[in-house]
Amino acid sequence: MKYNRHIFYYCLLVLVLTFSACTQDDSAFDNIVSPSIHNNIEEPDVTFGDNILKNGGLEEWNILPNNSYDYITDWIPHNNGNVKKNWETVNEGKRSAKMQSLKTGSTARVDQCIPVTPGNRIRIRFKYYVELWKTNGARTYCYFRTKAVESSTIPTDELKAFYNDNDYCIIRGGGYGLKYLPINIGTWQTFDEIITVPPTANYFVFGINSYYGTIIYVDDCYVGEEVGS
Ligand SMILES: [Ca+2]
Repeated sequence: MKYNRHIFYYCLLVLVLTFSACTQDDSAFDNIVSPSIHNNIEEPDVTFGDNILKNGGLEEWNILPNNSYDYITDWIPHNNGNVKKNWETVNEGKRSAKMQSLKTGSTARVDQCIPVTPGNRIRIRFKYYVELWKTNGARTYCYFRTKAVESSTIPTDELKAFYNDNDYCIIRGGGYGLKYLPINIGTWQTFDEIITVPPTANYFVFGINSYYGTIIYVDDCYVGEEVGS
């Protein structure tokens, strides 16, 4: 009898520990990643300035030298052919970016590194249209750096100590952000968030990733810093 009771308590302990391990890291994400976008823009005392992103409307495009890949002018060029100039599914202006990874393990990526002021709040906003959604879908891929170079990305533990759970899920050290964008096939959606620049950050990388099998269009990207507060 005593032996059976020990087994029971042991099993109970294993169950509790297993449950804790599974839920601890992702609990904040589970709250955020819901059918609607988490908006934290209800701050009437704050106004935001001009777009820090260059070519945020994705209107201007170039072709990389020595090959035929399109890339977005002033954005970080990627030569895997996964991002293309588009005229048909557009939210503003005449062009958008079509993001479609062409093979497994290859990511469609739009990103730009911009200077920001430590301690200021920034507003991050863009429009996206999901044509096809598979497996890992698409996500924000935004992060902060102390310098412009990639090696200066601010680590996860520092950001986790600085932010509450909601904000930490928007911006994650190493460059993650939301696990995936809220999905609504065939309609333009708006991602719109406000976040404080960490005291050690001087650069922000605004980015969106789309993974193999998924097709999304991105347009009207904006990052602005608070003014007059
Ligand atoms: Ca546009």
